[in-house]
Amino acid sequence: MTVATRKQQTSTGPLSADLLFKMDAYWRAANYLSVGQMYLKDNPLLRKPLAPDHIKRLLLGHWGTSPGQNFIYVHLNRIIKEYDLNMIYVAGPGHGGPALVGNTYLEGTYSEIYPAITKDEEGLQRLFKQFSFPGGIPSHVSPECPGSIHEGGELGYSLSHAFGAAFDNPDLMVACVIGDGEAETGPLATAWHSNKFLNPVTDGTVLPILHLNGYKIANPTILARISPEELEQLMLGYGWKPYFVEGDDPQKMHQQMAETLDRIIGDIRSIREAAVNGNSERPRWPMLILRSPKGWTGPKLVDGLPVEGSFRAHQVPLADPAQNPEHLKQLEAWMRSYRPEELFDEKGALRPDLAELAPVGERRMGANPNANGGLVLKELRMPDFREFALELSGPGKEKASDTTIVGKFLSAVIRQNQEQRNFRIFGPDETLSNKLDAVFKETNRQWEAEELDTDQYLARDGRVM
Ligand SMILES: Cc1ncc(C[n+]2csc(CCOP(=O)(O)OP(=O)(O)O)c2C)c(N)n1
Repeated sequence: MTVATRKQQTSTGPLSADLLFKMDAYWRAANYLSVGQMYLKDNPLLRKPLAPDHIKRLLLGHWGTSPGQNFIYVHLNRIIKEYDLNMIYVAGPGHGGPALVGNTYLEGTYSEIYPAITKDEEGLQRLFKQFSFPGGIPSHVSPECPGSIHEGGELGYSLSHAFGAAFDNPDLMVACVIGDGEAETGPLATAWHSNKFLNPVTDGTVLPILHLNGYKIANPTILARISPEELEQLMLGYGWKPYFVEGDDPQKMHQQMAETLDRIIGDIRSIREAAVNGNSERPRWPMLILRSPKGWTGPKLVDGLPVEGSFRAHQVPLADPAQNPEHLKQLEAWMRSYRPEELFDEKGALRPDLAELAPVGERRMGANPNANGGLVLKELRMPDFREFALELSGPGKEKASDTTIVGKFLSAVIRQNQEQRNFRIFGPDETLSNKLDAVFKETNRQWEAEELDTDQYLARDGRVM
């Protein structure tokens, strides 16, 4: 990390030249770890020339989404520190396991939970080898990944899960990365409307980050191939205020991203402040649209075909480095392009001046108690179900409805947990038709959109959705 390299970098934006350099280095470290996890079982710091023996036999993983998610993670780390945010990360493209595993390793959470994965060369070797390997960890953002409340695999639920985490959690901010492929699924396409159910006083914040890297597995995505105006109108129509960050020059992108996130935090703070001061208008929450190349910083051409910025970057860009000497050479050049010797010290630990970019303690997204199973669970207060039992005088003597009784029971559950706000009823508009109407003696349907006099049981703050 020489002063000369630092000075070469342009800096027009909120990041000082020094911070820009360090954030970019942290991003390079995360990208290096993503590639290492996919390919290597040995020689993690490339201290020897790369040889076929260092490569895993069976290659599995998703590179395409990883550099974009690494970029997002390092920038979220900055705003968490800058604004002391209580933030968790939901990875819609949860097939990008290498990004989340790598980032939680860099911030230190991973080694705390899995002490064998130490912060040195040996730990790095284990981190790389265990990924998508027999006896190791899955290639997706699985439950054992620190800070993960959203299993990757079946696309479509990230935004619903993000809202679920934010409800009744007013201090929490949920950053939700949504793949542009994932955005084509039915569940995701309708989840944009969740902003009509979020109360800015009693609920937390969801920050959707639509990752427009242009492709799904082997095809372009729709949202990447409509005009920016059309996309903006679509998001405006869903009630969001979209901000765009677009490009492929890392230096410019870092500045743009930092500037945009600062503005977004400003908007969120204004919305919450206005709501606390009694403004009851439905807010237009900000969201971010990040357009970056799929497989950003990866190989540009493989076997004569374009990879970076194309659908070919989705999974493993170099299919066969253990057998194909040209692929091996390319893999080594790719990994060395991140300059690992500048990122990790003699021992193999992330250099201290980079490590200090991560938030500390429970502010780290991998260590946030809201995203680590059970740490903030509050037991439901339950009524005695026997009190709701129907007295039967004989076979066929009573006429009763089971759901009416369940409704009374649920109404008692709502009453007893009203204060601790840890119980809600979700349903496809069948609360009344399924005879659960007793619940409306205790609560209403939460609804932040327009209300008419003819409506029933709607309120800004209710337990039924
Ligand atoms: C419901 C569902 N449909 C299809 C797939 C298969 N699939 C896995 S990854 C992927 C592409 C995802 O694209 P995107 O969300 O944009 O992620 P990225 O391009 O960043 O990898 C698809 C279609 C899936 N996992 N789940």
